[in-house]
Amino acid sequence: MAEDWTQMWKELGLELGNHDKLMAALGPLYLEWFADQPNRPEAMRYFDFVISEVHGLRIKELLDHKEKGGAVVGTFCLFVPEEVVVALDGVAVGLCAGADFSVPIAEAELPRNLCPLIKSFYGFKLGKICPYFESADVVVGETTCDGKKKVYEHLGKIHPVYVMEVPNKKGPAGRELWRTELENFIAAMEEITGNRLTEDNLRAAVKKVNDKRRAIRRVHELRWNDPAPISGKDALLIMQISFYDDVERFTRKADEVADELEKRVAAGEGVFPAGTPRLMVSGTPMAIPNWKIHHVVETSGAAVVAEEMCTGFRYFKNTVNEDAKTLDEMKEALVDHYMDINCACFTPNEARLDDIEYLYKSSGAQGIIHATLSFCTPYLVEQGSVKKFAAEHDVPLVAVETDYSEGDVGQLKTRVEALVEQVSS
Ligand code: BJ8
Repeated sequence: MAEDWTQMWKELGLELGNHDKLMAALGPLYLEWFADQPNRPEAMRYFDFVISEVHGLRIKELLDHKEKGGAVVGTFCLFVPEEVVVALDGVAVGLCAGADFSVPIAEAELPRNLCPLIKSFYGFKLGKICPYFESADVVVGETTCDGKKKVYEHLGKIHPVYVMEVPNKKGPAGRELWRTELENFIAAMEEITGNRLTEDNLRAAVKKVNDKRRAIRRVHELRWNDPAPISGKDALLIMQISFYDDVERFTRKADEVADELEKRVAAGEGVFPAGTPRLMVSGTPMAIPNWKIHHVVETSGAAVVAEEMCTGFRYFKNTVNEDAKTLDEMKEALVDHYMDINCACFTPNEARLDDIEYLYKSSGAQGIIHATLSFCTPYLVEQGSVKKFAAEHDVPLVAVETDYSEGDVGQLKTRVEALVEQVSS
């Protein structure tokens, strides 16, 4: 029988009424959308277990870590250098930002015409619904987009917040700024954790996080086979869980999935029949539990085989250089790694189109869904360049703007089905 975590949630100060409502809604949704998929890899059982204990066992682990003097650091963005947190014996957790449930709570304070990812996380804090948020000693924000950077000001009044300044341009001045910001971040994290960054602990942390990125990349590249050995939904779920699970355990479990997928590929087995239309998704991140587009695609006769997004390729595209010798060289390697993220917060951001082209060709995708969260100006504007790229390369594309509600699912399905028909003909 599952453990009762109510006392732990009470001690964290959660608002139990709201929390119960959220869990009551998520449980059946997960069962319907994930557990019922045919031919799931056996190794997905671990990830089902993680979801079943998402607010239970994992939170207990975080609290035990804090009990022993460790720190928990909440994040919302790929730019936060998790290697530094890990090196200082902290735990970095990506906080919940993908549920519609908390959006109306945030709208009591924030404008309605704001990105749902921002409203979702702010609502989780305001409504005291997320045990990860309440466990976090500090939330590390970033100045990536206007919405986030302004909301961190509000957040800072109700939770400890540290904001990193992400440059707008990738030239030498931008790199210099990011180098300084890395030093400031290290100093702040050293103070919070009470530990000092050294060559040894940073080298070990870089290796650990690189191993995680490599394991996810293995899983994702195996999807490039036809038939795809794992669904897009499951691949996305693994990616989402990577942001809050224990790094080493997650890596082992993702490698187990990849081992199983290799065998499937060798045997010509897949979750969908060979020849199923293959689509790639590109755009804003899909924070847990946002599975909407993948579910629409995979219930419309197609498979999602790649994601050009932060919950996908942008996370595992590169690893941090492990050959750096001194602490200073390691810091430079971190700077290089993070400056190579092709996020729409940069201007210009043309290298993102190279990523899209690479991933489209490598994955054997036959069409692209450009998916942007509502009111996300950077990605909505870049959508124009992606459309132009698609037209020039004869790539079928639909561009959608969506939020976390169920209101537009019918409309999305119609558009996705039209794309599936186009790539199938
Ligand atoms: S590195 S994509 S995780 S900033 S919150 S920009 S959806 S309006 S999340 Fe992102 Fe880091 Fe870039 Fe990746 Fe738009 Fe919403 Fe802003 Fe968003």
